[in-house]
Amino acid sequence: MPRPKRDARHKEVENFLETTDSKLQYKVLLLGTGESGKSTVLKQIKTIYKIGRTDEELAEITCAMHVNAVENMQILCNQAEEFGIKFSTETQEHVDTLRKCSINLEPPYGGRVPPQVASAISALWLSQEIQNTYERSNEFWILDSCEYYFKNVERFVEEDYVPTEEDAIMARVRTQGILETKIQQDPIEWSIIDVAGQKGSRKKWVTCFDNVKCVIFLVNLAGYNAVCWEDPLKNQMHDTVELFKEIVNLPTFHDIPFYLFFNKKDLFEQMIRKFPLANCYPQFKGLAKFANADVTVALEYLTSKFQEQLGEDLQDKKLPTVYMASRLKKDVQHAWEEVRDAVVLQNKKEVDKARKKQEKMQKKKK
Ligand SMILES: Nc1nc2c(ncn2[C@@H]2O[C@H](COP(=O)(O)OP(=O)(O)OP(=O)(O)O)[C@@H](O)[C@H]2O)c(=O)[nH]1
Ligand SMILES: [Mg+2]
Repeated sequence: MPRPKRDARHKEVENFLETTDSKLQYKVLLLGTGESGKSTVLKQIKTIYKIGRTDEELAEITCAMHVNAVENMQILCNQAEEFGIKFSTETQEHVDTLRKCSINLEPPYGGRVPPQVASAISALWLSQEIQNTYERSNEFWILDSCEYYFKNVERFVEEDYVPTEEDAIMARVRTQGILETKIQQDPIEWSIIDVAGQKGSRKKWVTCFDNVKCVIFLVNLAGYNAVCWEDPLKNQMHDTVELFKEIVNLPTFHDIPFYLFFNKKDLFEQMIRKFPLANCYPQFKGLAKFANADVTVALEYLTSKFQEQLGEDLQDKKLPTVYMASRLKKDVQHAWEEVRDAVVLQNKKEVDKARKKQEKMQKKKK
């Protein structure tokens, strides 16, 4: 290919520099413990920006639905036995059917759940023995969305099953490693980083701590009444507060804005009426047990627990807070727009400059 003349080359370089200059790359970190809802928030953001799902992703969701239903019901059956709960003959038959199911519950996940196993899971969910076990789900680890999988499992195993939008949001796939999603919104290219939240994976987070525009820290509100997957003796909320303390006080994040997303508000509102927050924080004496105000008071108390973790040199740091259920698109849209607009405002000069450059370039092209 002939080399372009000097003038043309000069123009090429100029155009390249202008284009690079007019594009801003803003990195947003989604941090939080496992199951706090980081990937769910990201799934919703992708939907908001109309980023569709590939066939491969749909197949992964189908597989997750099968694994989630079988694995969680097996946990309940085993736990029932551990609690010394006796199964009726009918329930025992369903337990046996479930235990014969041979799909892969560890990666690489695989296999389909036969319809008779799905029926057994549905029947087990309705049985008194399993309901009594589930009542005590704060004593052992189980996914807090398990009810969704049990109630829908017979639909998941239909021949022509295609995951609905809600299924896609509710599917639980543990994140492995660090994943980046890019969203173009001129003049900014948002790079949203989703990490694996489990204890063993947190050491790797540091590799994505450079050039961060803001951190969104997810808290699973339902975690006050649950134990950790990695350590069934540890309360999830206690683990989250400790993690937050560690992260927010890192010198690298000293001047980086933090947003607290208190997630799974739907579960929290149901739970708090049955299980007092004092189980997790004995100092908390929530009044008006069944009144709406109780939810608000409990949320305020939890928020203060996070605020208290700011070190001496961070006493002026603001912690904008959102209470949300990321299973609802509108909640994520509202929360994301709040973060996005705040970041744009904090970087107004740079954004305006890039915007003007882009407009100039577009005029030139015309
Ligand atoms: N009920 C309810 N379930 C939710 C909500 N947000 C997330 N979930 C469910 O919680 C589970 C865990 O969510 P994930 O988004 O996978 O959690 P994560 O923080 O990415 O977890 P790791 O990848 O292990 O770090 C999934 O089954 C979600 O469907 C919510 O607002 N309400
Ligand atoms: Mg995840």
